[in-house]
Amino acid sequence: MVGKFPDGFIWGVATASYQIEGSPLADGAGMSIWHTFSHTPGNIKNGDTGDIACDHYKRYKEDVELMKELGVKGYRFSISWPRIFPKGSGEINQKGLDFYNRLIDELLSKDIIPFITIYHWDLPFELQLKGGWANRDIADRFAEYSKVLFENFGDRVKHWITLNEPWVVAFVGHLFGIHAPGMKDIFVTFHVVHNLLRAHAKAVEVFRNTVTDGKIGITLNNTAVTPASDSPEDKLAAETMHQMNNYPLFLNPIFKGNYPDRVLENARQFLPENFEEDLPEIQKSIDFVGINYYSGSLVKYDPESPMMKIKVVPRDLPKTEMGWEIEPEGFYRILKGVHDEYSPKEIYVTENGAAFDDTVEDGKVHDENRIDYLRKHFEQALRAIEDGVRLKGYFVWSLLDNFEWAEGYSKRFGLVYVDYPTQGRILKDSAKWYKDVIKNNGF
Ligand code: IFM
Repeated sequence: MVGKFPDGFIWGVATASYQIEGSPLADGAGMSIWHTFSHTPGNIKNGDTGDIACDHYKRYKEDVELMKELGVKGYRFSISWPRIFPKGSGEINQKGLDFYNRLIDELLSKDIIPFITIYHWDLPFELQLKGGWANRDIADRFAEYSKVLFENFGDRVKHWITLNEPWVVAFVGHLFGIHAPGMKDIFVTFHVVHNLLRAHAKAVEVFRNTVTDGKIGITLNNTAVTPASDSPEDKLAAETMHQMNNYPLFLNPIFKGNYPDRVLENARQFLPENFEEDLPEIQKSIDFVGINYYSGSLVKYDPESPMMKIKVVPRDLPKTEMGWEIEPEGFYRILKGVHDEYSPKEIYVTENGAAFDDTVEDGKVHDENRIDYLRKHFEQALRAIEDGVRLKGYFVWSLLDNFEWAEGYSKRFGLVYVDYPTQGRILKDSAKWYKDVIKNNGF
């Protein structure tokens, strides 16, 4: 045993609706932008779609049983907006609510605390037709949708996350064109950033009037950024990337009511006209910050690179199957950075984990590499706690191998191996190891 976590620490696992559920159009659900995007030839590796995924929509009981077997204390999952509002707004689909009611009750019956993510990327297609996140009205649609969730589940669910990784929604979906809706426009991207923040704030406001005994926060993706040298140019490049890609882009408006200086310097012209007028409404107290962390990057100033004049320099570090550099120490810097700069009441690690090229041998998956990855990250989380960070829980990504967006099923992040043709589940060695960590509240 190297480290013990504080009593009451919530060890959990995380998933997202489109990545595991399958049956995307069942029981009256509408299409999401991930349904249309993945069904458009050329967008996803091997032409994969979320049509079946892990078949969790039908096998949720079995999957909750797996969680029970692991002893997890918390489960972070997301709601599919078009299951609740097939057309994005207007008429509610009761059968969609029923599915999540069954899931929540199943979790509670096994003493697993549900953490709901309201939006993990499956926007109703009907809303995309009206401009999606680029349309200012989306903030009100999101607030209406959130209200229905709070009213229907808020009696039993006390932990809520408005948005998962809004940076990815904005940039990967609207600038790089890799995720739905597959756009490449820098102006749209920053309008989307701004509208995501407005939507988040409106949902928080509704929450305060609806669920009086719960907690609400937002989940942000982060890459630990290190300057390639001590030169002022490289340091500024690293700081620019940090502010543009990591928690400051969203936490500055939420906690301080303004965009960070490097963002304004580089992107003010892309934000909506009079964006400043919305900032007072966006600055709203939240109960916790959710941190997702996977890897780090070395960054240098590069006058040839467009816009931010930044280049990522590959390092000779171990990598995961995603090609992401493994840098556990960077995780500490991210956690400590959030704590020092914004002092949130609580922080949760809402995602951390790794894809590796898992193989089944005699019905077993010996994923030592994943155990090593997790152990090193747990150590850094504990170090952060010892240094005063109010970290209250940790959700490993992911319970199951699943649909890894543009990578389809080619990347396996699960603690549990999914044999897609049979939908069989196999606990990887990392799952058995994690079970012990949870039991001992440490490693
Ligand atoms: O699978 C994704 C998840 O949906 C969001 N965070 C990163 C994970 C791994 O890429």
